[in-house]
Amino acid sequence: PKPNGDPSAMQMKSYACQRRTPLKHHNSFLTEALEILSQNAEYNDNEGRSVAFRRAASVLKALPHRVKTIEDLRCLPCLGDHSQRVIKEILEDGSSREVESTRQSEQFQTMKALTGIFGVGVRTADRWFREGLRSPDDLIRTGQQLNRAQQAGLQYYDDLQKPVTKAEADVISDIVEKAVHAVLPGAEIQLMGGFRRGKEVGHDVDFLITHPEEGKEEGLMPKITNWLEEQGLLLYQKTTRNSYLEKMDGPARPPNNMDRFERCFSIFKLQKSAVRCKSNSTASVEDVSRGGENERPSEHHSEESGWRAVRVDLVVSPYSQFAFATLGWTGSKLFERELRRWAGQEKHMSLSSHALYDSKQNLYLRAKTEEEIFAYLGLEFIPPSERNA
Ligand code: TTP
Ligand code: MN
Ligand code: MN
Ligand code: MN
Repeated sequence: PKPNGDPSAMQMKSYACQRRTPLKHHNSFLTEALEILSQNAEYNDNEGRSVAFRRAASVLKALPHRVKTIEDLRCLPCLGDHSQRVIKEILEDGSSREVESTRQSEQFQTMKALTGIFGVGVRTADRWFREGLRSPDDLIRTGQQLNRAQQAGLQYYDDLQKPVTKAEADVISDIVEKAVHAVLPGAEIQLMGGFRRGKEVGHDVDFLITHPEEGKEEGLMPKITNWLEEQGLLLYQKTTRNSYLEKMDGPARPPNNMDRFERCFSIFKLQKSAVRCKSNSTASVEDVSRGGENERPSEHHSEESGWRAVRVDLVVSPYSQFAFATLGWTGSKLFERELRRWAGQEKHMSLSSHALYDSKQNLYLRAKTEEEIFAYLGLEFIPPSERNA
């Protein structure tokens, strides 16, 4: 029975993986505020608090209407006292003092700017903040020691700040497909991450690559990156080898959301002419792969050149793990996190981007499709476009 006695009242499920969350929703004026507090908690290394605010925001994203009064929040799960207080203040005054002062704070702005650099995480950014550094320019000015990723991050900072459009992602897809088929015919490539969920822009482009013949995918990544490098299409890449072993990654292993696929964090050099061509007809990769002119070693300004830098993530999965990898790399991050929490807490199962382990039956559950995995978990299938939790 619903607490308000209205049988037609929608019942909001408490795990994000039990709900449909579209990309566009009715409560951005509230979710953006809660996500500032979530991000700030993350900057302060308070994961529990960060997830609590993110879950609260996510519930509001799944509502089929705009929240108008505090009564609209009755019966909703995941809204703690703090989130309710913030929502109430926004409903009454139009904004929340805590959110606005967080947004304006020097720490928040610095952490946002510094973690916005490719290769810089919260820990490094926090250390730099405490040393008095405030901006990417400060890092250059004070000659900070930087690793290779961070150097690339600074060099292409402006480009990497700009959102990647779907049109750009489509051109990158053609390039990746051409590269993969050149080195391994029959391989399959799938666009993942935000673009698979229907986003129109992203911070990067994610791909999952496999081959129907198990084993053919082994050692594939270096071949792909070599091909791309020969074509002058890569500005940066770092490949990490597959380190997945079923025995080690089974129930004995502590949960960890980093997976162990062969993967590559890269920065592509994307010719702007290729994107223009693409929106007219189809670009040939020949248009795309000319690059070549010598770059200044310092900062790249894409307004002055014919290309821009784009972050691309490539992941190679064995065919037998492809469904799990697909589910794990579609996101959103909160949706993934909630799926794993559901599996563990409600089903005594352990879900990763590699496998699903059933602790009661002591066995791995095989799956060829995402639908089968939802079914094992006792969940209604949620299509990618409604996983925007
Ligand atoms: P992201 O590319 O970070 O996020 P996104 O594509 O949802 O959003 P954006 O538009 O900003 O790029 O990650 C994509 C998915 O990959 C995300 O659901 C989580 C998953 N993932 C892993 O499984 N392992 C990892 O190590 C990382 C970094 C991501
Ligand atoms: Mn709607
Ligand atoms: Mn992405
Ligand atoms: Mn990514």
